[in-house]
Amino acid sequence: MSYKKVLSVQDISCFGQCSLTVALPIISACGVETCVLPSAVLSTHTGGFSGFTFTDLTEDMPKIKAHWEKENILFDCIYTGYLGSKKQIDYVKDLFSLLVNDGVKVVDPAMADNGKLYYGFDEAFAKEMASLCALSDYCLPNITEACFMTGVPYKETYDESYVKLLIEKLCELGCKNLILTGISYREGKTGVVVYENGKYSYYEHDKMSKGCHGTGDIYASAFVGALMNGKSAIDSAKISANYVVECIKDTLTEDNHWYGAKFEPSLYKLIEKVRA
Ligand code: PXL
Repeated sequence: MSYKKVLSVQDISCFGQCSLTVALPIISACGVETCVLPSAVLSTHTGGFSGFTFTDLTEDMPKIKAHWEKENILFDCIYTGYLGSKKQIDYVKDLFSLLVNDGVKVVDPAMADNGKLYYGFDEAFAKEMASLCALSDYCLPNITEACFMTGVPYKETYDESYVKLLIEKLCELGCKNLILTGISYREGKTGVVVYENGKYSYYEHDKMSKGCHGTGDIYASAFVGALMNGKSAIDSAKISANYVVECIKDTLTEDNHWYGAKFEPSLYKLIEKVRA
């Protein structure tokens, strides 16, 4: 496998096991060079903490890009997660010119969960995010994000036709390949839908009794790590789903680890699968 170089663009939440503090170790551990462009620095993530600091780095983004351009730095993959504003989304669109010819764009529209947008986001932002997803090769929304981007009303319980409607609407927006996470058709089970080259497939696994903050970031990072190791999208989606289940199991053994998922103890299992 050739050595790959990924750029991840999202915030640094200094504490809280999400965004870049998850992407950098996971993708690196998969044997892939991982470069970062932090869009902001926060003392913690915004999910459950109050009084967090927020230093916006939006205006650094084009300067960093300009320097990399001068240095002829190119990437095999650009993976974006949590972004804070329309302007950041526009800058990310510009960054895609730093991809090699067959470079891969992976967009996780990390902005909502459980039927609600994260703190600070509104519907206009969701539409902007949809325009970034339209440029992606792989877009990884959960149901809530898919609903906000398409305008389809959010449902807690649904069947395959609802998910297929979301896929159809996301494709109408311009999305190509989709990995829909947290798709649960029956009690006690959840899974991922992979829609690639017009083909729908579903990988189902056990649903944990509780979810954890940041698992979307862990999932997307593992997906990028697997994909960059030459795994197919379906295999990458399955490997990442199994890894997230392990992370949640490791986290649920402790009552007060509420702010994130323990992704480190099972990292070796991910690497075994990704490098196999
Ligand atoms: O996990 C997504 C995420 C990333 N970054 C920040 C967040 C969140 C989710 O709440 O607040 C700053």
